[in-house]
Amino acid sequence: MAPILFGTSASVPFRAVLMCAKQLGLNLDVRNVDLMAGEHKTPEFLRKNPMGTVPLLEDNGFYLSDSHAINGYLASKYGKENDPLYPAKDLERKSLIDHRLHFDSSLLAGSGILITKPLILENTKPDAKALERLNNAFRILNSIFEIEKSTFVVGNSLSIADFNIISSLSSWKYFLPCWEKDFPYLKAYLDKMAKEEFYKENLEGLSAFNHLVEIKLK
Ligand SMILES: N[C@@H](CCC(=O)N[C@@H](CS)C(=O)NCC(=O)O)C(=O)O
Repeated sequence: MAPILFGTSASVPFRAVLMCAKQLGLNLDVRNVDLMAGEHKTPEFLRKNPMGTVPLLEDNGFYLSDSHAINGYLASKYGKENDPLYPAKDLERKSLIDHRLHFDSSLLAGSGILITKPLILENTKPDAKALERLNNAFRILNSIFEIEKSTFVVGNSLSIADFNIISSLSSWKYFLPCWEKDFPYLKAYLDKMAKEEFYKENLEGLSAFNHLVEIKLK
């Protein structure tokens, strides 16, 4: 039975999981959760995920929330052994991948969600402080690419951290109109990633996200 993924395509972390599954060649049984209708706060959903967030994975009775944790699980369970995507035996590479996942969770997506959750679910527009926090996360990531001269977020091969970083950058750049000029390494990275086959999984949800943000900012 294919693992079930609960979520909605406009969700940034949900799309990170879609891209990861595509790269792994894994079929997911995707079930829509309507956040606007509060379907993630029903007692039934909260029993599966007390955090009340999407994405949520169900795999043979095992439940796991948080896109970063989900992608680690999927790559470990369904990926090839010692694939550079998330290599169990290459401690340094795996630790750097974990670092970028935590960077996304705490700083990049962390700042982005603090903008979009109040905007989309509570109609509260972002303030200067929230935008500065997001800009700072972009700045740090740009300098990582600049210092390391790497093609991907860790070295020169694709890892599960790329999926989170790609969905985050492609979505939250909306709020930073000068990002292409300010962060040229991020622009080059995202342009390159957009040509990859797995990136197609990002497209429909990204346009839903942009549309939703545009409406809410009016
Ligand atoms: N760190 C989590 C963030 C999950 C998250 O906050 N998801 C949002 C949608 S993008 C959500 O479910 N928000 C509903 C809420 O917080 O009420 C992840 O990477 O999965």
